[in-house]
Amino acid sequence: MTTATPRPGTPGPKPAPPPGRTGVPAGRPTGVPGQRPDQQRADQHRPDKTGEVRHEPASVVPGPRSGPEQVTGAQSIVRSLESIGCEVVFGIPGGTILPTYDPLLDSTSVRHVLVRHEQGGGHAATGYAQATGKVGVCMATSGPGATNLITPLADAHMDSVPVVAITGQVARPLIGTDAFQEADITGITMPVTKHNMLVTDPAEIPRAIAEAFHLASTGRPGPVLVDIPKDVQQAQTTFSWPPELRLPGYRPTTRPHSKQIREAAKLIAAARKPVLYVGGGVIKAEAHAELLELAELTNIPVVTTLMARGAFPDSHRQHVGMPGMHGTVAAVGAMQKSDLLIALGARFDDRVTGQLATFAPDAKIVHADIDPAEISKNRRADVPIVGDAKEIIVELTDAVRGEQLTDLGAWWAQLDGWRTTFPLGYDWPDDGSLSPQYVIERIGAIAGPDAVYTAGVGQHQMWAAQFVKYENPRTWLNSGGAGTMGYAVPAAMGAKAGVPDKVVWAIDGDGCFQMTNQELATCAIEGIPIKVAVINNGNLGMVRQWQTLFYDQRYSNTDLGTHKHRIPDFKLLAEAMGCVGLRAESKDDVDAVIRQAMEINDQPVVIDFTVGADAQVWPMVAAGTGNDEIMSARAVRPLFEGDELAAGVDEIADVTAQALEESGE
Ligand SMILES: Cc1ncc(C[n+]2csc(CCOP(=O)(O)OP(=O)(O)O)c2C)c(N)n1
Ligand SMILES: [Mg+2]
Repeated sequence: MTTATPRPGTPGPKPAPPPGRTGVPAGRPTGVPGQRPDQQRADQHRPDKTGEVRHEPASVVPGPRSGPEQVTGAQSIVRSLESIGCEVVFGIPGGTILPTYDPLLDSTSVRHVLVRHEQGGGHAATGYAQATGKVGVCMATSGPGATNLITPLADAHMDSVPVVAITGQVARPLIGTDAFQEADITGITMPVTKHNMLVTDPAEIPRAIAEAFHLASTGRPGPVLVDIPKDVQQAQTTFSWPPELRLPGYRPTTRPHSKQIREAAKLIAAARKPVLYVGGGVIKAEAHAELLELAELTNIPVVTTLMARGAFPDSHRQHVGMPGMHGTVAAVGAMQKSDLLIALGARFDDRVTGQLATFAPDAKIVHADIDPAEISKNRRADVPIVGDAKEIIVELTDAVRGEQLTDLGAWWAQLDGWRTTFPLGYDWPDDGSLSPQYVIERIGAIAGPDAVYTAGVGQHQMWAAQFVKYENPRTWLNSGGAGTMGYAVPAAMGAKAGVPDKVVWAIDGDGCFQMTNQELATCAIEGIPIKVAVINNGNLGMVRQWQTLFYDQRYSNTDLGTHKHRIPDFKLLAEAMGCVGLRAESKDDVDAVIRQAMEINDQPVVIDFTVGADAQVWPMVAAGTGNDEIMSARAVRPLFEGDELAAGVDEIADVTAQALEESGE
């Protein structure tokens, strides 16, 4: 096995893989490509005290002992997937991966789902991983098959989702000759994977697959690509399990430093306006129960980011909502006016902080993350804590128990004031059309908190984050970091394959749906009965909202024609793909059609909810502006000092235009 690209600057007998976060744009002057400089220091290969390079013992690899046995490389791939417990692979065959598809046909434990597009396969693997907590697997042939995986890999990378992609590559002698369907997929995906590898020796296949699963699922999770040339799949080799992992430079820190925990506990005890800023890392670390204990012990308000919806129950009185560009006034206000942000598995994303310079100006920062590269990346941490979110929360809870906690009555009074004055809400459209927010609210109410919800990207995604009430982790799956239109349907397919007993709803936009709806054919044929709500506002609604607010209502290329021409007719399209197609156009239809969909469990269902085109997502912190300028509705700026409720939309447009120019957005 070789790593795809030499990784200069890494000592040791073989190049160490890049653990933790990769994906930083090229141009780093020295060191390991794809790693931030601080991360290289943190993760570099270190010999132990005896000078020996330590390898992970085979015992860390899951699966029953078997072999040695003579097999082909292709059989070795399938045996490795079986041994490691892979249940399902989402893929499409082609020339260079054909040898592997042959033994896959005989596997009794690995199900293959034949997708219609590799992008669908990649998002399905992501949806499966997010819903189950296990590693999602997708497979593709070389060249265009592999390049079709780039978007879902980049997506999984941004959202730290454990995915393994297995791609066929042209035969070893052809590599570098511009052979038919050759693409340097390890080169291309280097910035968007946690690690990737080109396997050049068939004997290395079990180790490559085991390392890929290990890297994908430990430390900060992420996608790993394993590229295997056709002749390596065809060669004779020996298979035995478990293999030894050779990852000498890869030792993610999971146990937090006790001194940092003590420092954090002191700050927590003394803070008067603390906020638990909860990110997706808490869900990945399965730390929701521990979070609840810490929150209740300390009485600190909790905000859950777009990636963390469900990590803390929406119904809990300490939950003040989602922060960020379309967060609640209470959540944004809480962070902005806080004196201590306790960030747990969150990364100070620009959609949360708004303009960094004016973000939470009075707050000290405790920043806990598994990836040292995240700490102080955007906002300097006063107390950095590297480790697994669950271990950190458990230790913090213990440490805080010994402290005298400050009373938070005044803080809660301020937060409750915002909650009461500026609750989430929406107006019905003036033109008598159906309210998209109402539709989404009703889906959430009828399907309930045990269902799994996925979303595309746009207005419907934000409304699904706002108006569905999440009570449990792994019930809200979306493309947070990359914002990938087309995520909803294939992710729902992957989720349903992973948790077949749960109801899975894809809440999609009419634009997003047109990017990946072909996977409905996969769902219909493979018996994966998802439910899809197309929030059909006739437009690329989120883009249109920006055109309304910031481009003088000049609607350049955002009308999709799905209202004007009913092209495509989503009901007919659904039926053509073997699904039940339904439609709702008025308030009275909504509950009935959702209940009808809930009754159908042997076929996928698609509902065309024809909704008003002019509904907007509020609250909003316009891109490039500061969180103090949050508008709870079009002309209302609750946090604007000395100017409460007064600022008009023209003024906001000016502020925004100026900020956009400064930020380059
Ligand atoms: C692949 C991709 N292309 C373009 C965009 C930019 N974009 C963000 S939201 C959006 C509109 C989405 O339209 P629709 O699916 O109808 O959702 P709506 O906002 O109307 O609810 C677009 C084009 C994107 N996020 N992803
Ligand atoms: Mg739309």
